[in-house]
Amino acid sequence: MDLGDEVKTAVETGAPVVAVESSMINRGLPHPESLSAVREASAAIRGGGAVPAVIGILAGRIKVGMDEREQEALASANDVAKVSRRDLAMVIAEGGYGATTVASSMICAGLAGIPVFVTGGIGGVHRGFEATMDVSADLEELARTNVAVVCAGAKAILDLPRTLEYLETKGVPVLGYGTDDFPAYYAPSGLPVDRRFDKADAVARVMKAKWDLGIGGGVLVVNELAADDALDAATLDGYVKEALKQAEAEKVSGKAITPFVLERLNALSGGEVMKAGKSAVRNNAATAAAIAKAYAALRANGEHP
Ligand code: PSU
Ligand code: MN
Repeated sequence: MDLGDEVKTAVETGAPVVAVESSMINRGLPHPESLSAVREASAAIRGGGAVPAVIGILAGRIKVGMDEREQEALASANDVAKVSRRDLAMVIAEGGYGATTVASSMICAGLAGIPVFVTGGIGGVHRGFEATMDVSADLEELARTNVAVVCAGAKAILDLPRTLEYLETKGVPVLGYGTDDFPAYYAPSGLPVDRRFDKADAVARVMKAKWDLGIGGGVLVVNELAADDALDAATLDGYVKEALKQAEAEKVSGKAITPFVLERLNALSGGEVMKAGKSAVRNNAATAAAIAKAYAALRANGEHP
């Protein structure tokens, strides 16, 4: 694993850092919007007083803190694998290129000593999981790796009530940042979070208390939806149903299903979904920076929560 110079110094000195996933670059959004989403997230992290650490796999090495040239290379390379926990060892052994999901980004952030990570939305329990057993490795990672994940909830392509049940079973606290509602990325879901917090310091105290107690695993922070990110829930539901129908008709399954359905959603909404998604990632990044700052301050003071 290699750390970018700026990230390395920040980690060593206990300065706030926010890890950023690269699935957004290669899978989540079409090129070149994907690159600008990561650039904007990085700018929002800097604006919030933290150092961005974009994570990806380049020629068989994990890079934590990819620079713009490396991000560009990952966006334009052929044969970039979608890398989750399962895929990490294989892509590294082969010397390949990989875009990291929430699960594998959490692993790399944890290895690099970065406790805060930002993304758009997490994977979860898929609709129809009773038949397919399709549950994202993101949930299992949240159960075991000590990293706080800041996101806009999970997309309505998933079974959200069961996703929350799974998180409860695995002991992952779901914190609403300025919201009582677990957001479905572009629209409120109507499902409650475990607890609402309005200040970054309060979130940092939950992280510290959990880890000081030796309760391993992540903390999920879902960010309040900005009014201009929200799409009409009924319209969105129509797109989701249509996208899932197309996935079924084309017999898409396994790791391909999430990228396929996200791409269909973008196309069906004429780009609306992408616009809202980019804005959500920016907002999540600003929140993540505030939390990273608060957590770094708590740690520096050696304060008991
Ligand atoms: N949800 C989104 N956008 C994304 C993803 C999920 O709204 O880009 C990506 C993330 O990288 C997430 C991954 O970790 O998909 C989950 O894939 P799977 O369901 O195959 O675990
Ligand atoms: Mn899956």
